[in-house]
Amino acid sequence: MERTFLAIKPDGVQRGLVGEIISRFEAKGFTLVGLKFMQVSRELAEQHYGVHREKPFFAGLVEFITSGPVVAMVWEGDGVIAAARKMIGATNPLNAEPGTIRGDFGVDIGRNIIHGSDAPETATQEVSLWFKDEELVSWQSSLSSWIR
Ligand code: RTP
Ligand code: MG
Repeated sequence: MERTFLAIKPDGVQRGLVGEIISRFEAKGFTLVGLKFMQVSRELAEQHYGVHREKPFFAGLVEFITSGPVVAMVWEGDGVIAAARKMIGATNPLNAEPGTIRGDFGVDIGRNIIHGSDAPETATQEVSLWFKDEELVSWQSSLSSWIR
């Protein structure tokens, strides 16, 4: 089953959006398989955003992501990688559609509330960068087969 890595960034935590954001993915029908509240080290931040190392915003991005606790999550479901990116919205919250997380809650490209893996390869890399195998729990809801 497909998995993606999502992280509620320090601004999302500080603004009290953790419950709202988790609710959206639960209500959509995806399954939470990993969750931790953590302070990100500089080393982890630099690895996670390594693809942006040469960009002018890299130092500020690492500074921001290490500035306070984040909620690191792994979500599972058919098509979850692309669907989560849609639910998150465009990188610049001012361009993100209303109804998306960034569109509904953000105004600043450097404070855009949540991260989501952008493709199957990055999802696999990011899940294993942030979580040990034993921190992930496979389970199935016994309530209903209408969503999964
Ligand atoms: P993320 O990786 O955090 O989910 O965001 P994303 O895929 O939508 O955007 P990406 O291109 O991967 O950029 C990573 C983060 O860098 C910051 N950024 N700032 N000032 C700028 O022009 C600029 N461009 C990107 C954003 O905070 C973005 O989330
Ligand atoms: Mg990205």
